Amino acid sequence: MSRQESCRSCGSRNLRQFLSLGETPLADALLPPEKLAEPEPAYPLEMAFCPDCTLVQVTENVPPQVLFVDNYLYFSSFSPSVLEHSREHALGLIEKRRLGPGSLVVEVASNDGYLLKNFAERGIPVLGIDPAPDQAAAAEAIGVPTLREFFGIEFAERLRAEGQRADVIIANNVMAHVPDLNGFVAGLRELVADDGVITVENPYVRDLIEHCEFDTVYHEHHCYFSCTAVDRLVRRHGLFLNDVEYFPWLHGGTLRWHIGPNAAQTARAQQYLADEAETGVTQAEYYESFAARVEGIRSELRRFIAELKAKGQRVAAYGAAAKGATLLNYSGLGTESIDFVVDRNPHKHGLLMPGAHIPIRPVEALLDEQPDVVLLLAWNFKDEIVRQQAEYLRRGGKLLLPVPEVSLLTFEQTRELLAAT
Ligand code: JHZ
Repeated sequence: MSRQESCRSCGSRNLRQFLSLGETPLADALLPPEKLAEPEPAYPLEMAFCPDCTLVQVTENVPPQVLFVDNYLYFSSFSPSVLEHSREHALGLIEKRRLGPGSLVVEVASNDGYLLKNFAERGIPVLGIDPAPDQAAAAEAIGVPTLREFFGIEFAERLRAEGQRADVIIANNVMAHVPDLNGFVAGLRELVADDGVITVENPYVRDLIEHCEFDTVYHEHHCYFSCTAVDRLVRRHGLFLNDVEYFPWLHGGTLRWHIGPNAAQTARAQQYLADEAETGVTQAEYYESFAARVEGIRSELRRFIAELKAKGQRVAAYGAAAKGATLLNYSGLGTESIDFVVDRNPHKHGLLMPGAHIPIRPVEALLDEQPDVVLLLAWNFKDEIVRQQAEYLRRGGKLLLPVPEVSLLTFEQTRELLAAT
């Protein structure tokens, strides 16, 4: 482990810390019960702003092998809405870029093939790159060839030396995860064809701050991007920010940046850059009040749950998400407050939430046990979880949202969403 003293993008040594979430275990290091007696490593979790290139980042470095190979149980295919979003993205690219059997689509962090399968099914050559062994095996089982490696400049040079150039490179929820950000972007430039496109998706730092999504901060996420930070980063490597799309519902607010060797920029991209300068996203002052708002959520959540417990109510949680680990550990909530966490991913069942040590069970446990209140750790999937848990809600169950403010959702409040089921 090492501390990052200089900016991950521009190298400036003026980093300004604006949030400390204390020392937390790795958010995806779900614990087998038999390891409970062993010491559980915890690392400082601090956020800083770079006044020179505007990049928001965490200051602790955990080796990627520990984060994404040894402890990685995340499978992208567990959300129907993510699958649909990915399908639309693929079909849009196929049409717009006229992709066919002579094209090559590369995805960095291709996980279980959830996205590339849309190209492969239509006869378009694909290459997945992902170091997580179980996810790569799942991708290959559905016809998505996957190299089990980390992506960076050396890897891209190797592919290029073998004669590979990509017409499209897709990098969703991965640019934030790489410790060597410049090596990653240099690799994208090396691999993309001169008339190719790179699309990068990542949660938007502006949503993180404005909606107080502090739980999306964990060691896996080294960086939290604005358009300005992306623009400055890619220019350093002979790439340009061409266009920006916004998906407010995805992971608390996600941007898709279209990046390429060509300098053209849409009016929409220019507007994002102008708005960021105007609202102050590019200034240190914008981040200053964040820590106090985060602290406010912690005290309110603790107070709310303590009141429920005092009334004898049973509380469970939904989603053994990485963000759930940050929320529980920072808020100091453990087995005294929350009986169990449910999750759809069978790889997580039987394990314990890191730090909080709350057991993870299948989703069916909600109907079997009918807890009075369920804390929605995977709040980013609120709409689909409400529909999926219609029966739990009909029977009088309530969902508790932690962000942007602590609030209860009852059956009545979800009527509109449920009417669509
Ligand atoms: P979810 C992940 O964060 C990890 P996490 C990663 N590092 C990243 O960058 C962000 O996403 C963007 C489950 N679930 O996606 C699946 C249900 O049980 O919010 C997951 O375990 N039922 C790549 O871990 C968890 O909830 C459902 O209906 O914070 C959600 O995790 C659905 C939809 C999900 O990510």
